[in-house]
Amino acid sequence: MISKVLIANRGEIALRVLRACKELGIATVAVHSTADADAMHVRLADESVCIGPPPSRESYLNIHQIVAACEITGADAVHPGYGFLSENAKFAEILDAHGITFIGPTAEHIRLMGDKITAKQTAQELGIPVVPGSDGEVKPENALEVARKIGFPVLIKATAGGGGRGMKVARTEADLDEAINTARSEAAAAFGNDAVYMEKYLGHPRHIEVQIVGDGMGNAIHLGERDCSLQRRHQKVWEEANSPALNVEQRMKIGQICADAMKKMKYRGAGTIEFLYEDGEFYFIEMNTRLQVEHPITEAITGIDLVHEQIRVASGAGLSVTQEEIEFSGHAIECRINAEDPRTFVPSPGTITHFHAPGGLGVRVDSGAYQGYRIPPYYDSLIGKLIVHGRTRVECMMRLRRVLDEFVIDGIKTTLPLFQDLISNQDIANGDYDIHWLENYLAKSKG
Ligand code: MV4
Repeated sequence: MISKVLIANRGEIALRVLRACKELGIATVAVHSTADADAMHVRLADESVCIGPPPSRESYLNIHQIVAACEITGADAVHPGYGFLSENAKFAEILDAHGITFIGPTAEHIRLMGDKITAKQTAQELGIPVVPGSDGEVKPENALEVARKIGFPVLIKATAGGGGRGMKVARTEADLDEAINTARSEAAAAFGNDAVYMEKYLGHPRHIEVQIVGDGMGNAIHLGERDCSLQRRHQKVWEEANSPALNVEQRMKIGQICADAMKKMKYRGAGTIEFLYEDGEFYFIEMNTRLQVEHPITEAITGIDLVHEQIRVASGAGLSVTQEEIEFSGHAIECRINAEDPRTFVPSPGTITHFHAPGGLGVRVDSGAYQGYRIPPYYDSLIGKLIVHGRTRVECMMRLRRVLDEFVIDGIKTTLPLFQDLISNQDIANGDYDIHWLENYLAKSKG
């Protein structure tokens, strides 16, 4: 049984994990850099340890400091949140070696799914539909043969990549050499690994991801899907559960395929299986072996606390619910609120002079911000997530419109005005968008 959790993260997710621990009667340890000493999760934790100066690599990414903080406080488990060390297999192994429970998957599964080629091969073996493509790494000398078999246009991706980094499209044979060589050199520079693979390029897909939780002993459940197509430069902006594009049969079918796959690999913890969805077909692209930023919309439509499930599974207590007991109810939308200029998206750190979070039925604000809080310039610009739930998508959108008008964050620029535009857009009202829609919309609104 876990008695004290060290939360190896910051900002809104650190607060969110802390809340789950407190509800389970588990003691909490906050770690923070010198820039985050005044953060809300530090204030609310039972104990806190300063682990270094502001730069992430000297604080939140510093494994020695985090393990030392566990030793000092007697924390017997670590929750990594997302980002930072949450998908670092070495970190999971080091914690295991110290007898500290890593609240997440095994190092083996983190590694397996972190390599985009082994992830795709594993997915295929487990019966998950994948994008047609090369069977493993592609070299310049065999690229043309592989591309002709797949059919143009093709997409070249870095094996060690992810999140869109190192991708190149080749639309015809004439484009192929340059695309391969550019992708390999960019991958070498960005990841220290020039290996690339090739896939059929999908031109107008949605980005749909399935939430799963496995108990590590062969049982697993799915909690439906999230539509994350509204992105800018691979940063998600607006996410929805359910996807406006899927019907119940599709939802249950792809969910069960994912849950069955997780049972076969005896996956432990929360995970997200990412798909591109185009013309009625799902194509696996990646799996994330961590809790995701947008998990609250899944919690809103299922009533299940995903961090509770993570902690239960990590402690060996298994899942709190069976697949048959899960009920999907209503619709939820998450808007990511960033401290950025709403037109240029340039970060806007500074001090919040007024902060009024909206409330009411079906409204959740996950944020560590407060009146007088100074947004540090060292980390990503996410200051909070607005999650709204309704019995239908229409009711959810009506509520979201009201809530956006009520939210007050003064003293810094935020992306709230962007959502006030989106909520009045006909395509958004119709749920009619794909992964390119938002960047096309922003380009048009720039004039
Ligand atoms: C693709 C694709 C089209 N065809 N793969 C981008 C990051 C990584 N998650 C995979 N990505 C893509 N893979 C094939 N075969 C288009 C994208 C993509 C994308 C995917 C999801 C959400 C937003 C995106 C934005 C640009 C490109």
